[in-house]
This record gives sequence, structure tokens and C-alpha cells, in this order.
Amino acid sequence: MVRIDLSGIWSLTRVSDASVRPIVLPGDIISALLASGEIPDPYSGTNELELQWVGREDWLLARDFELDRAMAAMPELFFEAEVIDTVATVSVNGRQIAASRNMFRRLRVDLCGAVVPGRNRIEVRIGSPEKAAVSKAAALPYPVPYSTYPVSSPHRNLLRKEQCMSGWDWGPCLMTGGIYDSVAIVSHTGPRIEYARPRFSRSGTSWTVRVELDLYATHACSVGISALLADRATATLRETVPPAAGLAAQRESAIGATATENTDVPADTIVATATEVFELPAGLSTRHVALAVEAPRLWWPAGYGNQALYGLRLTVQETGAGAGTGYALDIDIGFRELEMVAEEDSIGRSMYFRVNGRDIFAKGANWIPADALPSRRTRARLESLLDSAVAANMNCLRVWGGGRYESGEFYRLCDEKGILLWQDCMFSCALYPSDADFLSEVDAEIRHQVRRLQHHPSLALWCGNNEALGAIGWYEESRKNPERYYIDYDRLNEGVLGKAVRELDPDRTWWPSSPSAGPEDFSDNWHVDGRGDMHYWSVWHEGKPFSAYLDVKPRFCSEFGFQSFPSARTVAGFAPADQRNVTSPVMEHHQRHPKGNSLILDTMTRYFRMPSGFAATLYLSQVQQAMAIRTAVEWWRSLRPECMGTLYWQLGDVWPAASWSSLEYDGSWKLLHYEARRFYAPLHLALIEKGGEIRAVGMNDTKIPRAGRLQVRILGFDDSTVAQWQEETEIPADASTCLWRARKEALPGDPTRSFVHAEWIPAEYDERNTLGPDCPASGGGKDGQENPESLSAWMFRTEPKRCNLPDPAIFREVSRLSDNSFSIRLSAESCAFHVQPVAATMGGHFSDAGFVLLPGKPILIGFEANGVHTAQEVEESLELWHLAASYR
Ligand code: BMA
Repeated sequence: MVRIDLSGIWSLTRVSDASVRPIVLPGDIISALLASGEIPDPYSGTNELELQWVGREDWLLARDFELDRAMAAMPELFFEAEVIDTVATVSVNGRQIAASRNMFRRLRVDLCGAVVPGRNRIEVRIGSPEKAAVSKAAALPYPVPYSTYPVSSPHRNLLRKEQCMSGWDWGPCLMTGGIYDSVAIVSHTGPRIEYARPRFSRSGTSWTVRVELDLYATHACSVGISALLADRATATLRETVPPAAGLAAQRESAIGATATENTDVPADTIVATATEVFELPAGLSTRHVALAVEAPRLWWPAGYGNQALYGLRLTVQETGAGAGTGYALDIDIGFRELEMVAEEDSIGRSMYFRVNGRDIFAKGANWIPADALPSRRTRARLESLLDSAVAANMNCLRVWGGGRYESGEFYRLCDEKGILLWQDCMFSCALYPSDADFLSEVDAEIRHQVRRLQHHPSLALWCGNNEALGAIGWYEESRKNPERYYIDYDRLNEGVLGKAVRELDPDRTWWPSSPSAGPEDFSDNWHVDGRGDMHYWSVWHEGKPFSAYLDVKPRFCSEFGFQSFPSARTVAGFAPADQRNVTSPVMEHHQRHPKGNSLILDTMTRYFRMPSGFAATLYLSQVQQAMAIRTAVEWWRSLRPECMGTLYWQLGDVWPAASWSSLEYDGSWKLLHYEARRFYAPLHLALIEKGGEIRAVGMNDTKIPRAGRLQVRILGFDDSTVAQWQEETEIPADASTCLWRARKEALPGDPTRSFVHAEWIPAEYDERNTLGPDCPASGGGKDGQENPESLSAWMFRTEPKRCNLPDPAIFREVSRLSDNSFSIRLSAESCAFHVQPVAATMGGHFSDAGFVLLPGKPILIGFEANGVHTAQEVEESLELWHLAASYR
């Protein structure tokens, strides 16, 4: 196979005025306009509003490429683009050769007859998505409604384009376009492997991998197919492919084909081989090869074991006379048994993942695209977000249906990091057409995506859509005529999506919608909690108090969230100094939920004293967000096994704004993310208030029961001990258990001057260390707890606004460990709550935040600064927020 990589610089012409500038592909139009200096930063101020014209224009992307005589004469020569966004035509040397209107399908165009030896010109014309959607709407026999947001582009549901590009309640409306992931000209003679779909079965320790191969042959022929399975931990399989073949890019494109001359794989890395000979007809056909593997290392989700991956090389070679070079496809696979246990039980319908026989509590968040501008969705950005997820003890993400089927890079990273993926199909918060044309587009899309992604061990479940079932009840038209829209929904969801998934990936669960009570059940899973997955939004959208989380017992809560503002440093990046007030025009522009600011401020008045300024308001918004989500997760984790999953809304941000995210746009951690690392820890202690009772609950997602001593104390804010209890306890394996409980009103002391503090010290630690370390690391040790081996928890006894918090007089000492790495010792004279260190002028990552600092118990935190600094510079930049400081 020969491949000419067409990534790099193309020209970008605005068709209406013939103006030209460069565009780097893979990449998008708005990013190109920004790079050429023609438009201001779309994320700054209210600039987005001035950029709506971009999505109303037609654009021409063009470049030349050279073909030698032999290549130009190839009987099979294709232009391939993994993602074309969205309404596009492709021309070569002035002749239109293809059209495309679905960014979720790979485009492959036959170039034969269109190219010449020497210089050729390729042009991709991307039509205005907004105009295309409006003209589709005009042709509809009846309205197909969709949800809109403060800045929105109309009828986005009629285009197979990333839905959130048209604006969302956390994102800008930037109707960009472009070519993403990979773009190339490829040539190959002879049969090729389009996709490979492994299926696993096990008998004792003996596994069989049956690989379904989707093959394409230009002519009927006889082929030999071989499969080599190498242990990736030791394999050198990849290095045997010459760099020029661009294996990385090939794998990215998920076509994965490369030349086969290099099969000299060291024998000791191969764990299984198989060879078969088949007769193939011309065109597409499916064949399979089977591999037997004895006792492979297993793939586990993060926190449960290693992520063993094996490299599978599949080659196809025409046999007999006329046999050309063969064709190879490389994929990574993982051995694991995974099922979604969704069964009728005494409560309703269960919902949990079982992996290799272990019942997994799914801990994680919802994934939206990494950036509103596709050019910025680099591997480094994806990896940093996913690393932060794993660092916060997450093992599951939901790829939400308003974004995109992610790049191959994303799924590979999830395979490597052990992140189970709940994969929505790309339909969200709207109704969708069900005419033959739309359905056939979606059919091609889903068949491509299932075949492309099926081999990833991280892929755990296919789900039809995000809230598209519930949306039938949202719009006047569909409320008036629900039958019509239920029929449309069913045709698309079950008739096309479900059908294709069941056929092509029968070993994975097909879940109809999120939320859903299960197949053929159309209940309201925003309020009913006994069956399937729930989206619980009453805290936030309905303005209920945090305690309302304790009114529901979801089986699997796949969405719930609470907004916060980003940090002052992020705000400074988009709002000029005179706009740094939460109700200024720029701040309101960066708040896309119509009631967002009111809900944030209302919550402050409910629980806290009014913050004393802008920076304090930003900080306090993050405190309450962390408190909200912790309340929900700790309660739902305590219900294990009745509840077996919590995925909060949302992990990251597509631009700098107020939102439900736990990571800011630049990837830095909000207080919620630090809190998530604690409340998602495999071994965790929580204090929960329920029905007038305070409970200390131990949570253990490991397979080892843990014995330890629990100490619960009522501490005065000056650290005086008002009362204390001690118990020897055990936290059983894979379980949550109540270790201690007390009636709240029976607790001694003044609730406005004291709080509850609990510590759990494991028996083995207790025996080994009669004296704890003088100054334990915070966050660096297990679970970020005070004592690296122990667990701790604390809670106020009343609303924080009623508490008489003293000034803790925090003392800090900064030591330099290396150019950009520092340790900071913090001590206080009285208790400091929700402590957040901030290095506003330099930026960087702190090892912990959101903790309580007790007098006489100094802690050490680490700080990795962005850039080289002295200890004094860090000292001067360091601000220490804590609750009392927010209103003083
Ligand atoms: C949901 C999601 C998103 C939305 C979020 C916050 O239900 O599915 O569409 O952004 O809530 O409102």
C-alpha cells in the first residue's frame, strides 16, 4: 500500500469574497482564521457574537499533490478523510467526484480517472452548515424540534454534525468546519481489511479470539489471512513497520492498513497465530479467523488491576498468480469479560458493569469534546484530561451524545488507562427526522463507528442517545402529537441504531437512551430512581437543596451536576479587568445556562455568608459545587450494591466559562476535582447526614476487607475536643457499610462553634506506627487523607453561614525542590475549612486543595509551577483561600 499524507498546509478560500489564507489540516476553519489574524480570539470577551458569520459562509479547502506515473495509473487510488465537517463536495482537477454530509462517516473517494501523472489539485468545498440546516428544515413535512441555547445555530438536529457546535448550555456557538483526524491519498492493489472485530470466549483459562474481518476485494480471488497476537508488554511488532508507512497515522485513521513486507516479528513475543485460506467475491465480504490463547493477562478497569493489551496484526494476501503485496491491519485488544447487569430485581432493574467476574462501581464523569475548536483537540489535551480523570480515581466516562465519536487516539488512551466507556450515539436533546434519507445516513454512520471502535477493551456499552427519548415531552409540537414523534424515535433508535449495534457488536450491551429505565420502558428517569440509569437534576435545575440528593436511590446515576465559576486566573484570560464581576456582560456571556448565575448565588445565600468580592465569589462557587457533588456521590456510594454508578456532569470545558465541569478549560483542577479524588477513592470514609442522623460510612471497592479503628470527634473550631467515640470496625470487600451513627440533636456542643471530624486508622497501620508522622503529606498519600494510611472526613453541623468561624491565621513556608517544584508547609492556629491554595500570577498544579487544616496538625502540599521560579516568587504569588476568608 502506498499512502500520501495530505495533512499540513492547505489554502482556505472564503467563497463569497475569494479571500485566501492557509489552513493546517487536520484542523478547522475558525482556528485557521484566528491563526491568520483575521478574527479575534473567539473565547475572549463577547467575540463569539461577531463570528457567527463563519458558519453562514461557504469555504474552499485546496492543495496540490504530486503523483508519479505508476501511482497515477494505479487501479485503486483513493482520497480518504476520517472526518469531514460536514456538508462538503470533493473535486480533483476541477471535476467534482464526491459529496459528503455526515461528519461521523469516513469519506473514501475513488480517484481513478480523475488524476494525472505530475501535479494534481484537490478541493474540498465546505458549505455553510447553517444554510444547509435551514434549507432542510424548510423541506420537512412537519417540524422536528430541538433545544436551543443562548447563542445557537438553528436546526442543528437536521445535520449529522457535532451537535454542541451549534451552542450549548456550557458552550459557544462556533459553527466551524474542516477535516479532522487524518487525510490522505492511498493506493492498494489486491484485497484489503476494512475493519477487524474481535469476539472473545473463555473456557476456564483457555480463551478463543474470533476475529470478524470485513474485507474488500476488487475481483474474486483466493486469499491467505493470518493473525499474529503479541503480548504488547514485550512486543516489538510496531517497530517492524517502517516509519515512512506512518503506522501511528494509520492507526489514528482506524483503517490501520500498512504494507505487509514487515512480518519479522520476534517469535518470543507471539502468543498465538492462525492462518486461513478463503475465496473472496469481488466487493465487500466478511470472514473470520480464530486464535486460541492460554491464560492471557487480563484487562481491568483502573483501580481493579492492570490494563494488559495485546497487539493483533492481521494480514491478507492474495494467493496464486498475480498476488501483489499483502495488506496488514494492526489493532490492540484486551482480554476481559464485560457485561452490563441490567436485570429485574426486588427494587426494579439493576444496572452495573461486571468485569472479569468483579462487580464494578462505576465512578466518573461525563465527557464532552475537549475543545470547541477541533484544531485544539490534540493528543496532549486528551491525555491530560484522561490523566486527570484517572488521578481522581475515576474508572468510567460517558462519551455524551452531543459531541462526537472520539478520535482513535482517545479510545486508545482509554484502553491504556483503564477507563470504561459508556458510548452514546451522537444524538442529544432534540428530536430527529426518520425519513429514508436521514436513516440511511445514520445507518452508514453507526455501522462505520461500531466496526471502527468495537475492538477497544475500554468500550463498555452502546447507548442510543442523550435525552432524546425524554425530549419528546419537552416541545409543544411533540406534546401535541406524541405518537408521531415516538414512531420517528423508534425508527431511528431501535430500527437503525439498535439494530446495527446488535448485529455488529452482539457481545456489548445496547442501552436505548440515557436516561432510560431499560428496553421498551419509556419512564421518566429524571425522577424515578429504581430502574436503569437516572439523570438527577432536581438539585440545580429545580433549585432543590443538596439534601434532596438523599431522597433518591438511583441504580446508576449517569448525570447530575452543579455549576461553578472558573478560577480568577481563567477569568483573567477572557474578561478585562472592568468586567470582573459575575453579572458583567462578559461574565454573563460566559454563563450559558439561563438560570446559572441565579442558581449559584441563590445557593450561596442558602448555605453561606455572602462572599466579600469577585475573587471570593469565584472561590465560594467552587466550594459549593464540590459540596453538592460530594453529597450526592457519598450518599449513592453508601447505597452499594443498590446503586452501582455515579457519573457527574461534566469533566472538562470546551471554552473558559461558568459550567458544571470539575476541570477548567486549561485542564487545571477546580475544587470539585480534588474532592472527587477523595470521594472516588477505592477506600473512603464519609460523614453523611440522613433523616436527622449522622453516619460514618466506610466504602471499600477493593477485594480485601479492611479492619481499623474509627474515631469520631466533635471538635471546636479552636480544635478543642467536645466529645469523642471510638470503635473497632471492619469495612467488607466490595461494599459500603455504616460504621457509626448518632442522632444529630443528641450531639453535645454548640453546632455553630464545632464540627464533626472522623478518622479511620487501618489496623495494620495502627500496629506498625504508634506515632504518626509529624507532618503528613496532604493529597500525596493514599486518598489524599491527612495521614497517608488513614481515612478522614468532616462535616459542619449546621449551615456554614451560621458558624462562627475564627480567623485561622494560616502560616505557610515554601521550600524549593527543583526549578518548578515546591513543597508548601501549612499550619493554622484554629481550624481552616475548604482551604484552596492559588498561585494566581504563575499558575501550576497543587497536590491538594479543599481540605481542612487543623491547629497543631501542619500539612505539606506539593506545587508544580508553570515555569521556573524561586521559593520567594511562589511565596509572593501564593494566596490561601478558606471559608472564613470568603466573607472577611
Ligand atoms: C444534561 C446534558 C446536557 C446538558 C446538561 C446540563 O442533561 O445531557 O445536555 O448540558 O444536562 O444542563
